[in-house]
Amino acid sequence: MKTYHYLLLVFLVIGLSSCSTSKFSSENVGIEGNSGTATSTPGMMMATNPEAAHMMQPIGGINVQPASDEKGGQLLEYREESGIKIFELTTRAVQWPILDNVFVTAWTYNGTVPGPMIRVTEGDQVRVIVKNELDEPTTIHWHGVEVPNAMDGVPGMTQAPIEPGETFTYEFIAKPAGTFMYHSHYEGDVQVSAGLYAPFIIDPKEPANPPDLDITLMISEWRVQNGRTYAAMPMSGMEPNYFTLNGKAFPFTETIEVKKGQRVRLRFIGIGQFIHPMHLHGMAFKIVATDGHPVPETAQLTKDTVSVAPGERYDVEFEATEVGQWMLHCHILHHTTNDNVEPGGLMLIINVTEP
Ligand SMILES: [Cu+2]
Repeated sequence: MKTYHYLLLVFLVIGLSSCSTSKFSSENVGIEGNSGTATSTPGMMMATNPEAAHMMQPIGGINVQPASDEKGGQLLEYREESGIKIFELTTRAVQWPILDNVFVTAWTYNGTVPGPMIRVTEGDQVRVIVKNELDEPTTIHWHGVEVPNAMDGVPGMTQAPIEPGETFTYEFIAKPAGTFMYHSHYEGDVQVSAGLYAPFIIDPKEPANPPDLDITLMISEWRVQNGRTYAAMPMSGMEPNYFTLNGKAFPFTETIEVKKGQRVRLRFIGIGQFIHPMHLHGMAFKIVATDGHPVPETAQLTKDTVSVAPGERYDVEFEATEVGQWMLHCHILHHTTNDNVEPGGLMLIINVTEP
């Protein structure tokens, strides 16, 4: 009986010690007793995982040129052949100004952040020819658009990655109507944060009640350290220190000029990796569409703050009833700073003037 207990104890000790060395020591830095190390964090784990090390590298590229355009999200021209609307996109790295004196190295569609807006009408046949001029493979996902599975842009699942120098053609019918976007689906944690995103708007065939002003705002984040750009993400050591609306941080964000009495639609698109409760001063708005889909009038909430999570879209509308300079800003107030200095980041002015 005594021998049996002794053997059991020996097995237990061997079992526990091998468990702690093979499983815990490599993954949970600092968990083992008296080493004095701080609690483990994702960032600390990353350093021990060579496969994930690329996430921590600065966004780079060969021969990165200054951006030739200052403004992102501008309407993309198309040509029409046999009733098909044909758009052309090229992915490339540029130096992109998020402020007058702060540049990021961005991976872009056609050289801007956001990339150019594709705007079509419900039912249009759309062809998008994508040339990859990055040093990395990429794909495009049409976020929220009801595309055939083979056009969904998931690498290794619905298509092979578009290798550097290669071209790939996407083709689908634009449906349903609403606010959508397109973005990279290849190593999205890096490529989307680096700027590979753009608005995709599908107008209804017969717009029911078009607003006087129709503004699309893509919300994202950046990490800039010692002049280098990193993919911002919710991971220790990788948190953002700049925040942008359509690729610009306040006071470089575009002022929205409105005449008193006009009805304004704001299409918020969350393409960053953080939640942003967007708040409008002075006037309430109605949420008229969520993720591109219209909200029935009886179900429309009247609010002055709407939280936009990653991947979400909210179309809100308000009437400019009061003259003045009204702020629109994120209410996580660290997000209204530039490198920790206020004011900055996710703010813009809605300037309402007499007609
Ligand atoms: Cu925010």
